[in-house]
Amino acid sequence: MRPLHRYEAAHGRGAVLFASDLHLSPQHPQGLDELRRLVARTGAADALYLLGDIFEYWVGDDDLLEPFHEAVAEALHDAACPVWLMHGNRDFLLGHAFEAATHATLLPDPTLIDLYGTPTVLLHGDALCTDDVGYQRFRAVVRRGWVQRLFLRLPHGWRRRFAGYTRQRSRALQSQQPMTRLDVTPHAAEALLRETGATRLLHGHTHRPARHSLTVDGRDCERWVLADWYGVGTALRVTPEGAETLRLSAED
Ligand SMILES: [Mn+2]
Repeated sequence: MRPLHRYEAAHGRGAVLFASDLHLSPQHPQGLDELRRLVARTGAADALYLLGDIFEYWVGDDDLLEPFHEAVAEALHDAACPVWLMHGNRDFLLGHAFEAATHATLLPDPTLIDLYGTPTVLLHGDALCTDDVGYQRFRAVVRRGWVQRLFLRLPHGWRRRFAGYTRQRSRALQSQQPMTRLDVTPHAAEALLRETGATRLLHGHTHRPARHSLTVDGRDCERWVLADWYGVGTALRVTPEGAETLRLSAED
């Protein structure tokens, strides 16, 4: 795999921002303020990557008509650097109209970038939770183009109710499962590192922020997991020297 984007220490503004699992919704309006604080930092960044589950639900780009969603799109539109998006398991129906409204660009999952010399694979993370067989089966169905086209023909209200129903159901199913089955499986993480030749994975989804070390075919690798925004909004700021977590709440 070839890196899609390349960031070098000698060029640009010297920082790249990452966040995921913002789970923005009108019920959680402080998330929008946190997003605006993140966007305010883009003047000193070369790029902002949002790695999926930007929204709590997204049932089609007609969700842009909702005033809160429109405000989110406007906030992203104000960014002073390129904004790259990835689909999550809640907002995989984000489409071209959302890209046009935000001037952000959707990326394939996974995407390889060169981050100051470290080949880094970006992904939402759900594809690595391979022990959750029921979810993977659901994912394979809902990611099909024809299934999505059919779904998008339904009235907006129906799609919203369906999203609420699937969310309730997955919460009920999750509570019956051991937590380990809902996490990334080491085998899937190693396979992706091997396949792409990268030495770092960077993803969200599991809501278990961490930096894991692993060895793949004798290569020292790492897996960085971003935090969700259910408590306080955060982002990871990566520079040629290292990485730091930015807190985006009003008090910080
Ligand atoms: Mn997710």
